[in-house]
Amino acid sequence: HPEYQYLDLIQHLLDNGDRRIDRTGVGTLSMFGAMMRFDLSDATFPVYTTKRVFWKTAVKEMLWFLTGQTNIQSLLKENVRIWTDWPLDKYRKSTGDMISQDAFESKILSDDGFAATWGDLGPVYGKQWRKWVDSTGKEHDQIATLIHTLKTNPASRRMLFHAWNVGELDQMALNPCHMTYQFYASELSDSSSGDGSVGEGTRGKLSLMVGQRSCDIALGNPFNIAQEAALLHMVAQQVDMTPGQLIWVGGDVHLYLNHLEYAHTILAREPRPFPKLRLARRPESIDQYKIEDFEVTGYDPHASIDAPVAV
Ligand code: DHF
Ligand code: TMP
Repeated sequence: HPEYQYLDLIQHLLDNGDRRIDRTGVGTLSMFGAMMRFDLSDATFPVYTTKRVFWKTAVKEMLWFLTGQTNIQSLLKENVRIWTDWPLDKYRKSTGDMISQDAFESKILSDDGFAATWGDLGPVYGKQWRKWVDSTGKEHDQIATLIHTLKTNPASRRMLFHAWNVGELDQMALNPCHMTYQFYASELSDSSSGDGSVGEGTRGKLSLMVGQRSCDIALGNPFNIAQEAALLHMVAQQVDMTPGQLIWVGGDVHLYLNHLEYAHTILAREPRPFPKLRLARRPESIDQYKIEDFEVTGYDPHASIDAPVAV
């Protein structure tokens, strides 16, 4: 079962991880360099089964990236709370006001001025993907360029987008973790370049390799794999290809020291079959997907496992 790639990484971190203090002060067991591959053919959706992964939340985060937005207000409107800790931490440190997470989130939702001041994460993923500003002030929509190239020149070796905008790192709430998204089309049919007007899934097979510099194996990775798979399913649909492989490459892959119990719990479990993903419709463009478009069947995970996030 492909999920053993995940469990084996956790086991490896327990057995051989380098114990060190990290930015958050929590401490980690860490390794450098890891790869996982997931086959997305036959509508496979690699959502881990050895714990319940809140895949809708993960996909909503991906859809939020695609809108180009960077304020947590739009996430909270979708009831996604995974990014609140960072603006909340900044607000508490700047003002000395030890407001609760609930109260902070209510204020972000009800007060646009407050949200503009305190809810923005800076020029993170969405901004860089859709509106990267170059030295002349020109904006670049990396996603639109990617889709265009996939439609017109799918054998290109330059089909990627990147979030590590060096000049803007200091304005980001958190430096990008997942950074490089590179696409590769194989089994290209003769009609693959040109107007792209052939039927669904017939132009070739589309794979995605994601490069992630830093990976929280317990909390971040299950979300990242699910949302990257969702992205590959969406992009493939938009360019009339079938999803191939999702290849995930991690740099500093770590298990936080307050996730040791998580590790032992999950390692005692056996993976079940991955669910299937069907996209309910084919939106006009990559910008128009909604969470309701994701029809997932056959997801039968083990129980969720609570684990604290290191801020
Ligand atoms: N910092 C750290 N230390 N680890 C992260 O994974 C991380 N991820 C970020 C931002 N900063 C981070 C953005 N993504 C959760 C999942 C993903 C995520 C942030 C947080 C999380 O807390 N997941 C829990 C709760 C899920 C939910 O409430 O829906 C989980 O059990 O999966
Ligand atoms: P860092 O910037 O010091 O590397 O801390 C970022 C932490 O967040 C690190 O533990 C990796 C984790 N992370 C993920 O694993 N996946 C994600 O998508 C994000 C945003 C963060």
